[in-house]
Amino acid sequence: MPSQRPSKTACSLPPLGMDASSLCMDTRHYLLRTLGAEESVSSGNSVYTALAMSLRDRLIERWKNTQKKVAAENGKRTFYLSLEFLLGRAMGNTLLNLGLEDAARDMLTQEHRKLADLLEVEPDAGLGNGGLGRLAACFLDSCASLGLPVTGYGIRYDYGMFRQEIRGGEQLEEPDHWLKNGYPWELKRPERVRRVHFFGRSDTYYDAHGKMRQRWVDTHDVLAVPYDIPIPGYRNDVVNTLRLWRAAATDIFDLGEFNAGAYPEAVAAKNSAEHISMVLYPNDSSENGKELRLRQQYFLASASLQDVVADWVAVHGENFRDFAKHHCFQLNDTHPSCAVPELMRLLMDEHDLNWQDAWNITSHTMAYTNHTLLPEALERWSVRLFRQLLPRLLEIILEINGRFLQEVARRAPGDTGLLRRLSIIEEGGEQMVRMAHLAVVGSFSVNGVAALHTKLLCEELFADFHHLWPKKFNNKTNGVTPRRWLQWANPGLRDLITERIGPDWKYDLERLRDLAAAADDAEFRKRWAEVRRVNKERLVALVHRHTGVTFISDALVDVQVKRIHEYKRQLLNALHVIHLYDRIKRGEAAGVTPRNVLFAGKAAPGYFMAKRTIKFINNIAHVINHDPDTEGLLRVSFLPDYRVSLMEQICAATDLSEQISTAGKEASGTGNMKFMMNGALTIGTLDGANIEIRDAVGPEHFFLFGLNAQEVSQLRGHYNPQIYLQADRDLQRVMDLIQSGYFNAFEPGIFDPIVHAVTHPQDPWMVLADFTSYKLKQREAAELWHDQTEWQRLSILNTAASGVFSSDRTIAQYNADIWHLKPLVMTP
Ligand code: GL9
Repeated sequence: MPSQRPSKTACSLPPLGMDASSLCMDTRHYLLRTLGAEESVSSGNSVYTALAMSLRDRLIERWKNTQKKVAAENGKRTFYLSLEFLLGRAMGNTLLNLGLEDAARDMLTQEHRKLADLLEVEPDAGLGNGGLGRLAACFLDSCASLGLPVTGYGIRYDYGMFRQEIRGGEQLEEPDHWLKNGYPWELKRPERVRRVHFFGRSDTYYDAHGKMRQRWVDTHDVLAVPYDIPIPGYRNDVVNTLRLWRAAATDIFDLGEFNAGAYPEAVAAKNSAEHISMVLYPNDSSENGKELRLRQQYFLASASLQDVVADWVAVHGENFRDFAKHHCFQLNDTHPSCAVPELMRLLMDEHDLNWQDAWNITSHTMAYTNHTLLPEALERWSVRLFRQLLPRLLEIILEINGRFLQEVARRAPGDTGLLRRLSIIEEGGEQMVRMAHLAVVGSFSVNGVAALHTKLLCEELFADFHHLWPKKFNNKTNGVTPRRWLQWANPGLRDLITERIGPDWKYDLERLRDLAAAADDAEFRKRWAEVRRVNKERLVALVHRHTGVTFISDALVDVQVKRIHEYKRQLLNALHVIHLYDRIKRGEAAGVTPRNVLFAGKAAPGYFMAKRTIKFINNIAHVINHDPDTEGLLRVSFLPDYRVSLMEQICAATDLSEQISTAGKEASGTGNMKFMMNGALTIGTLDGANIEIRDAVGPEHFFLFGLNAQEVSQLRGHYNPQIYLQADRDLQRVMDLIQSGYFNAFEPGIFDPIVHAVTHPQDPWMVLADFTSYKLKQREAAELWHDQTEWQRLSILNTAASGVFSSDRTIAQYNADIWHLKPLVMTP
């Protein structure tokens, strides 16, 4: 019997309700009928999943409409290529952006559940190390909120950033199996799988027209399977896409390669393909040179570009004339810079373009963002490894370099030093591919992430390139999304602000300026202080729960949370804490302002000094917190497993934000912006975006100390820490206390490396040089704390001046100067 199709109208779906009762119906449906949970005993986990599914339905509705709109407009699009997207949790953000927070809360209240408890069920999606990965996540939120057609491309790591445990004061790393309960925010797209080549060789052949061409043959292929995550804009019905690739073995397995009887080995070989997307490399600001990492980088670049090119061909056939007008690829650091030679390869080898046409397209679609000046972070891959793993790509890179150096030689005849400095290939020892040079040569735009950083890029790291192509270089000072980092993290402050200045700031953060007048209103200051006090109580409880340390109520909350790295100078902060303790012990308690000092952050597993710094802080905390003399005066805590969801609680409760890197080393910083937005005052050096924060709030409202970048670089070579030690009795006492073994009575010698690091003339971070000015500035901050009227006034002024640090401003600038996309306007 022929099957009968139901008529179209009989099956059309009504739009989904955006009220508590529709949400409730759907959530019950998923809970009882899809997950098969028992109503009376359903766990928080299944309720969370059921609610996530109901929200996802509402996202998908808007997602489809957005995709239709993008296709109909046929305009330019940007693709943000990044090895890291540090998303954190999705549920709160979804509720906020869709405007469903109250509906969800009402629905759960009826079920005798608390939204806050449900939110805690969700593991953080920790697919990034720190600032660089979190910036990518903030950017996606801003792109969607501004209605810009931007797609993120990344890797779906099975294991994200490791979980940090602290045992005996030391960091232990545990794998982060964030997918173990499934991830309801993603959709697998098996129909869009791509094939990525590795190994093999480049082969010359003649095509049907007798033209000599290259092709990559005898390859070992890996499949790239896409998983899409919806990225909702803020109350604008736009939903963009983050597409993450998972590696899978091709076919079932290649039995031919194995001996008869080696069936299990053949099956096991499938693993090596899948290893590519197994784990995020936990390195902060340092390269590691591992082959698997290069595989990840090429895997991302190739799968993503193939995806975009296939979509183009589906609509325009083999005509690539307007491709560059329709596409921009923003490279998040050099990590995805294989995209430059890979686009050349796809256009030439697979779509028959000649070199010049392919180069015109490539060099007009790629844009590169640099995120660090630290030499140890600049990626270099050996030519030998490239030749073995990606032979056809190396060939293209060498050709790009040859043509580039010819152009340089034409412009500056005879300057062999310049050629050597600019070359994509580093000569001397083993030949290396300099990925930053590849990215600069292949891109039409190169940007830094804060004003000072961009200036140093132009004057130092890329001085020769800047001389050659001054117009390529531009600054885009970082920002953070005010949805997650103010509205969501700090609902108390959100509502207070709205009550005072109305809701427009939620769409244009610069409107926070209107708050400045309220800084002089005593009643408003009282309410401001009250919101912050409640936030602090929540943080105090969190610290107690996770560390057992009882913070002093109503004391100054002094916070340094970020990756542990020598250049960020957690040690400088630790020395100051010891100094405060020393003052208490010397009977100066009366002059010491009660203070809670919070540290958190992960150390790269192979970074000895960073790990020893964690141990140092924990030992100091132990001694101080157990000394009765410090009661009510000083508490120190190292909070384990720092991550996005913890920062949401920390930033809303911080009084003093520590941004104390050696000047010239922190490209921008973004934690500094989150703290400022939530009303913290900053103590910091003239580094990265601190400079712009100080300009925005006014120098008189910022605790500035230390050498500036120029002074740091002038001091290099004749730095003598002994001078600073001899000039400051307090510093001598701090160092004497450490050297006496006061903080390691049962662990002799363990802090010798720390003493050595800061007293050595080669200390690149010049910790002791800044100690005295840091100590004095801390004293100023402590004194100001006693004047709560003034402190709260400055707190309000900080928030009021923070509008410029919205990532909406950053993205609007990327769009105006680099992307030139037309915003989508969704009509209901
Ligand atoms: C970083 C810089 O160090 C930060 O100063 C900057 O704010 C961010 C975002 O631009 O990028 N570069 C970098 O490699 N990391 C950064 O945070 N490291 C990590 O993300 C761990």
